[in-house]
Amino acid sequence: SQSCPDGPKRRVCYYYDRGIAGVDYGEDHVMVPRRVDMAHALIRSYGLLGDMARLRTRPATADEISSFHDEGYVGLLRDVTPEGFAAGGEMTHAAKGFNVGAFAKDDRSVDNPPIAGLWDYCRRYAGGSLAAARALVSGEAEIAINWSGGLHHACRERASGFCYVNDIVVAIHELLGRFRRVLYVDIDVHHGDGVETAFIDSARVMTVSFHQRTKNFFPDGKGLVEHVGVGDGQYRAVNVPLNEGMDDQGYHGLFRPIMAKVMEVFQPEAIVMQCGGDSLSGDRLGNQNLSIAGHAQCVRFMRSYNLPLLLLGGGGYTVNHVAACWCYETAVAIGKEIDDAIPVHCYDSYYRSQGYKLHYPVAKGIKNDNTDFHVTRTMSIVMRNLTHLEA
Ligand code: TV7
Ligand code: CA
Ligand code: ZN
Repeated sequence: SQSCPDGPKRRVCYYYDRGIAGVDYGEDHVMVPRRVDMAHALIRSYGLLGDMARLRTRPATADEISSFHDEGYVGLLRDVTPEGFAAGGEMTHAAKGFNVGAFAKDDRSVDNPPIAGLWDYCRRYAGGSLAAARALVSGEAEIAINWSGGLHHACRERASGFCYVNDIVVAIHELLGRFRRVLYVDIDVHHGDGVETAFIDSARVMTVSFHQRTKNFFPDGKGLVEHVGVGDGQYRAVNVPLNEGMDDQGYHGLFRPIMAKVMEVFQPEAIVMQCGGDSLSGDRLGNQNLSIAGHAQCVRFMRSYNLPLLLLGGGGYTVNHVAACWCYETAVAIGKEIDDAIPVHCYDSYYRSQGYKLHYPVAKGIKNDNTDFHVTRTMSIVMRNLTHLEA
């Protein structure tokens, strides 16, 4: 085992809850909570559990979740069941307003189904992010990880994009009890709209999202480079829209200078990073072309600032890719090199198509629609916005 070239080993706390692995969004839904179990099995098989303290915690309470969410919405999350929904009536009506379930009775393809065990699921993944935040607040951990969290689209009174409870907002509120300024960085392929909106006028939280912005891509109409925050939060929302096909080199050409400038002008005391794996090459929903090494380089870069760091999951719809990615990023957090050859373990057959290697090759012959013109323009607008925060 070897330290990362960019710094010493860190005290890492890790949350894993087996109660989440069995959650089922529906047979053909793209969100598969079992991918977190797959990541965990890999992490265990690489022997990384011995390098981290395990966060043992209770599920978040309704009160904790209500620190951000509307009480009526929390009540619905607690009470809704697939049956109650099917039965129709008042619950169906309420669920519609809160964006849980189908809009048409025969539409089985819904983003936010009223899944069995929904409330328990929300309490568990939010409890994990909250416990992780508390471990950073107490100083017990320098880096805290919850791969089952990172559900960045959930709004105060509304589910959105597979997200019911916004564990990120709840965790950031906890961090604000101790840290003056908190930086949020979102490398999920989708825009981190729920988190951006929650802190849109806050001077103490800066949100940065890198995301695909192409025709009709979710969430439509959000995350324009011109959206910079309002009031006290002006210039504290940063949006970096991307076209399809971004590769490692192009991504880092933007990520590094932008994040270096963000660190310089905002001077956060803690960092929260949403590490959605749908920006990886070959994702079922995203159309980007990052390698696992390229994705993890973002984590390594933020880690190098030596601030309390909360690492969360998020999207990631090609399950073998995202599990391999989060395992590798766990190793990066610890500061340990791990072998490319995937150890024999319970899920190893999922990695057959990638030759049982962690670092699968990126797709060849993918067109990168991010021309120099587009990248240079985006970079200069973002940099100009950030100069407004210079002391
Ligand atoms: C953080 N894209 C979440 C990303 C949320 C994306 C969407 C689907 C989808 C849902 C399914 C499904 C799907 C193949 C893909 C406008 C719509 C179009 C539902 C089909 N297959 C994160 C949310 C996004 C559900 N939603 O950032 C059940 O794709 O584009 C939309 C909205 C209306 C609803 N329909 C899609 O990564 C965790 N949904 C199959 C079955
Ligand atoms: Ca994003
Ligand atoms: Zn996503």
